Amino acid sequence: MAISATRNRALFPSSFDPFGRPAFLRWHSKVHTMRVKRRQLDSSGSSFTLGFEEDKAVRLIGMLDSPYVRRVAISLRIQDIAFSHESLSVFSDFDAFASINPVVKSPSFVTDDGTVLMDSSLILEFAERLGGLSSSLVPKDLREHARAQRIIGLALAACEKTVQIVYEHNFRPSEKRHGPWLDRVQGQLLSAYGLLEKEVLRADPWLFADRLLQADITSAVAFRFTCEMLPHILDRQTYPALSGLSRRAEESEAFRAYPFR
Ligand SMILES: N[C@@H](CCC(=O)N[C@@H](CS)C(=O)NCC(=O)O)C(=O)O
Repeated sequence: MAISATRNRALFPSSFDPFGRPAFLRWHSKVHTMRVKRRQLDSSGSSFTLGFEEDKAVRLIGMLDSPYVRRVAISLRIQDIAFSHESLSVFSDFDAFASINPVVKSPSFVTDDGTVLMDSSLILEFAERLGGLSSSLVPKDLREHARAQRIIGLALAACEKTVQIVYEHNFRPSEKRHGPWLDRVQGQLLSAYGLLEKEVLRADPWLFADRLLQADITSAVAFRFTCEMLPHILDRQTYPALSGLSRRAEESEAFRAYPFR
């Protein structure tokens, strides 16, 4: 199994539990146990090792050329959630991937108690709870939250349409390709980026806060992905706001830690 990167950094800086409850209400999950152990080590004043958490760290499976994997890796990094990253391909490492998740969906994510999750948005929903309120990547205000969800939805639609075009070209024999279908998907892709560009015009430098939140991360990851995969379809110059957001995001520590490759 190829392990491209392993990170274990400070876990759970929050004074809230994964469900946003105050620390003293933590008692249910393994996550709770991990937090308490860490807290005891901290408060004893001794220099602790990360050994306990290393054993329990969550695992992210999938390659960084997938925008879904990349958005999860970058988000976990920004949220300061320790995880190990196993860079397995759903194609060339099919069997190894299947041994972790027989559905072979990338990203897959294994919680500290061995529960296997899939789908980046569901994994990120879990990470929101794991990281606690202080590291949340979601705007608190309801209307801003709705706008963030719209932005993320547009970016994810763009990723999906990009993947469809790539798969159509890479996996379907050329004589079986259906032009009208490809035209439809390309139209949807460009609509998504046209609408996303309008939303991102408001970014200064980020969309909702003075730091990267999920809407920034997913927009920037999506744009980079399509630019890399379909340069003949997506012209960077046509999307100056997205280009700017992408450039700023790619310069950030978390994006550099998990580069597109
Ligand atoms: N909605 C999913 C999409 C994930 C997805 O389509 N991943 C691709 C890799 S980029 C995959 O697993 N492809 C293999 C397959 O579907 O068989 C998510 O957000 O995670």
